Amino acid sequence: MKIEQHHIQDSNNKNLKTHQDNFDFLSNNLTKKGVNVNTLIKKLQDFQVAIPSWALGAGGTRFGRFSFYGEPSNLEQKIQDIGIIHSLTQTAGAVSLHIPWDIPEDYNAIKELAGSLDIKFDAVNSNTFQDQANAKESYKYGSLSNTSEAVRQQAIQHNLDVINIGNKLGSKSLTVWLADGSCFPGQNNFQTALQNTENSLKDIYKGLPNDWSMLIEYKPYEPNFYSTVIQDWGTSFMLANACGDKAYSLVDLGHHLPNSNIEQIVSILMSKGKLGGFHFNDSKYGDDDLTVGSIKPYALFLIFNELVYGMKNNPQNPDLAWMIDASHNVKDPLEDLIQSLEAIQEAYAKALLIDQDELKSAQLNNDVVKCQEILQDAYRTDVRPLLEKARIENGGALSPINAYRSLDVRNGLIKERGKNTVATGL
Ligand code: PSV
Ligand code: MN
Ligand code: MN
Repeated sequence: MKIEQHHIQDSNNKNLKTHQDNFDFLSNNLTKKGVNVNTLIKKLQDFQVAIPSWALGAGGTRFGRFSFYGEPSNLEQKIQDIGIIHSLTQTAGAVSLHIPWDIPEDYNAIKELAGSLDIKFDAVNSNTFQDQANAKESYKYGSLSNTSEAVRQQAIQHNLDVINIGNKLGSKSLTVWLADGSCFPGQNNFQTALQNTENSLKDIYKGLPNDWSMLIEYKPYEPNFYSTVIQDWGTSFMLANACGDKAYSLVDLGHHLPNSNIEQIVSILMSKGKLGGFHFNDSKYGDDDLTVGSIKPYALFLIFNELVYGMKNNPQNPDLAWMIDASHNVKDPLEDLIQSLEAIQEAYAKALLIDQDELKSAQLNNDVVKCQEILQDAYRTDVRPLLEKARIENGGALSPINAYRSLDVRNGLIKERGKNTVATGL
């Protein structure tokens, strides 16, 4: 199923007048405040977020999985689904593959399909948290940190294979997320586990092409519930430094203990030139799979404030690999991703509204009240007409969710692929 331009236009036409009125009102107000609205719209249009190949089917928990049917069952179909989201939102111009779930059979055909839908191949993700069919060694007690050299070698080789696959597709980064850790006190020697991990990462790093980066993700717990080897940004930062200039930390919003100050982590990593990637999601307790912005939109805005500041003031930090990392049980996965993309763009747009010079001078004057006013004035602005304008100028939908529903996309997919579908993934 492919969404044609005229379908989107037809659905936009019904609400164009309301959009234009709202946009004019906002645009006039912002212009009066000295905001360059066109520059802002261009920034929103340039901001593209990768969709992970594993988020296109209903996720599920270990208790169960409830399908929405019509889910993609191979890589081609996953890319087609991202094409649908991208044509509506104009924000999902990349895919992040998980290997071995998504090894292409025909590289040229996959590249051609992605190219035709304006989708790039972003970071490739390795998987050493599951045993693969016919693998000689098991990751039951860890991968890159394992006490067995044979297991470590297998995990290193897998990461090198993933780089190789990504290279054929045009990816430029490898994301390493490890489940390694322990479930009980005494199970692991912390120092040995970390040292093994560092040595293994260095071996992978040696195989990294010059124009690639290695993104090291951290997570405090799950699936291990007593200790995780790469548990926090400090550990990831330390490992990235030990590997070299092309290794960076990756922040996943859901990978922090409750109430962690993620915006501060982002800021410090960027000032050190070591923030390489970013995974979006939201969480209420300790999960990492809820729709972006559904629980803590103000925290997301504060994080974006630091990202925007860093992107402007930290040339030592590279361009970031952005990705949504969420998938769950009770929403149509494509609608869920559309909502996440909208929340990301909204937080980004609001952060771009912050007058950084004014904020700096309020900070220098220790005018605490003014500092808060500046942030909250930006946060309270309804920026949705800007998002709409950014999208429709590029051929996207005024309201991607409404268009998705009025075009009856899910039923179209079910007609095409049937009801008996299970997407590979988490
Ligand atoms: C597991 O927590 C996880 O969600 C990590 O965030 C990774 O980025 C993702 O799986 C894919 O491996
Ligand atoms: Mn992640
Ligand atoms: Mn996660």
